[in-house]
Amino acid sequence: MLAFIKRIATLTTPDRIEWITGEDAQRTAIEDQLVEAGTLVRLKKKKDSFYAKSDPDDVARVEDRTYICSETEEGAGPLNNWMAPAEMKEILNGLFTGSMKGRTMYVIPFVMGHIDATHPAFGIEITDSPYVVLSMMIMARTGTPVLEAIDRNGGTFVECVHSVGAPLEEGQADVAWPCNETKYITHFPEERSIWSFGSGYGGNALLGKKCYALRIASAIAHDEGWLAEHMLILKLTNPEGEVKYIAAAFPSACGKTNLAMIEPTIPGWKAETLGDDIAWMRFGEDGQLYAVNPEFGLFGVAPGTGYDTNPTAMHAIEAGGNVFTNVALTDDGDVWWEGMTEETPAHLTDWRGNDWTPESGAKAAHPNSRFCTPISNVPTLAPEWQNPDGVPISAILFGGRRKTTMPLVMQTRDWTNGVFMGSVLSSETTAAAVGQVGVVRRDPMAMRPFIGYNVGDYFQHWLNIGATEGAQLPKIFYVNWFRRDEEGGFLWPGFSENSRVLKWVFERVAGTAEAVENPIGFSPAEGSLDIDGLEGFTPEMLAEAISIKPDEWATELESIEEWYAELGDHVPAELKNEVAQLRERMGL
Ligand code: GTP
Ligand code: SPV
Ligand code: MN
Repeated sequence: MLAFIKRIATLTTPDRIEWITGEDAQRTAIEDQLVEAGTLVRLKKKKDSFYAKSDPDDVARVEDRTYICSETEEGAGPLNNWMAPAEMKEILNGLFTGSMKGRTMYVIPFVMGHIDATHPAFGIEITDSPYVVLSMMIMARTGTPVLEAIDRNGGTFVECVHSVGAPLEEGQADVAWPCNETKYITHFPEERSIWSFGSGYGGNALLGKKCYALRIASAIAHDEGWLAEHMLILKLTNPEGEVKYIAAAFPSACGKTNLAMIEPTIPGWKAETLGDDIAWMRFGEDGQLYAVNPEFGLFGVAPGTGYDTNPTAMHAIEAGGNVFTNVALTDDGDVWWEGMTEETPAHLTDWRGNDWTPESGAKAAHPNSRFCTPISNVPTLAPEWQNPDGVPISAILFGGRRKTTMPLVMQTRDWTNGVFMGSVLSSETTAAAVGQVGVVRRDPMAMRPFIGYNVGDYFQHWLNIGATEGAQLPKIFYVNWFRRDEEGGFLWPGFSENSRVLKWVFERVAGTAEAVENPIGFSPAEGSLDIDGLEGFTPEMLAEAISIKPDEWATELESIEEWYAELGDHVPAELKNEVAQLRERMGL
């Protein structure tokens, strides 16, 4: 560890090095320093909470600057940017040379998942961003207890190196959000290391999250026979007190945090939260897949989060200890974003720092603005969250943001067919990544930007998981909260009403809900999806929301075939066969 730290310090030449111990005094000192520097504003109206606005060009993940530097290009596959490790290292060596000059280099020992897990997943993030330090303290278990655990466990950890890439010359004044126009988010899956340059934002810079817990972990999981997935985990209890655990994979900004914190609208049903973004699933001795949430905090989409849509998140935020990024500021020292309250404040400071009124026209909060909040704040947190072995998963939901074609809910035919449906998951793009918003793209298992190796091999890995001897597999479902009517309105009220879909899923797994077969899979039989008490929502409206339309599916099938062709020869034959069978069932 010391050799690693020395090597990075020699390369990046910081003014000083600080170990993150996690003590309160250290945290307070970092907060004060960030307030002094103008990076953070201390919020008068939220306990122990801060507001940051980033550089306007550093607001989201940068997928076109993200690389999987596996030994071979084939190893990275058709969906990842690739560069040979040696070539990338040469570039990185150039960029990181002296990149921390005039700054403090922080050393953050962290663990993804439980510190007492059978296989604790340690990392050391080296960063020159105190904002990243503060965020990592919320998002992961960090500090001296982790350092001691690394020592106890033989000293292995994933090397994570991060620099905002903004060295300071002697006497040069700093800016509030240092970053660099040039950005590289790079992963070396064989070496299990991560190098990130130029961005201070979320998934680009908090290296325990997407870089480690998904990209590197998915490569490890492939080698070791488990799954590292972009999934929420929730606990559902029916009125009889029976419990089922559900995991759901939706692409970025497609509803994981909201579903993870759902407040059911059906009497007697209870939902509790285990995770809102990432799930690691391993087989237990009973053959079931057990999921843990490797994170320690939430990095949630702010816009659309309000007392009417996600009251649980609002209560979590009220408990304090938050870092908000790129939301709007109220005149009395609080935060605001579109969708938080019914009434819009008359005056705000927007995410760019400008005066804002409802007449301004532009959004006050950036569409990818975020709240960063300790998960322990979540009032619906399930006690099992403390269990390093995780919870047994009964159902996996795949879903995306589609205006047409995809039904509100359907059950897939079996594991292989479920893997097929996951592999063709599609969604309209969101503001969570830089680029055009609202274009339909395939996002397999909601992992398109996060698979640390060849996507075809990843599909095969899912099939292998299904073929594991003695496996008691979860049932796989497909959902779509975002289907629209001809006027462009949502066909389904969504949010807390999604509990009705969860109830159907629960009862399908329990064997008590009816379904009807169609060429795609199994849809809710009439009366089996509970819309009791859902004001103004008729059985006809439900029928429309769950409908499978042959003409839409004919178009979809063609696009699925194009997608598989695009992915090349690593796509398993078993999945190509699913396409052929679907074509046959559809009579096309
Ligand atoms: P990442 O953190 O980027 O991975 O996103 P996420 O999958 O956790 O998405 P999140 O729950 O934060 O929701 C993203 C956006 O979708 C928010 O603006 C929500 O208000 C909106 N949303 C979530 N659930 C629903 C729903 O059921 N219906 C509708 N119409 N919108 C929803
Ligand atoms: C996502 O984009 O899926 C997120 C936010 O959860 S980030 O941490 O930036 O990846
Ligand atoms: Mn996410």
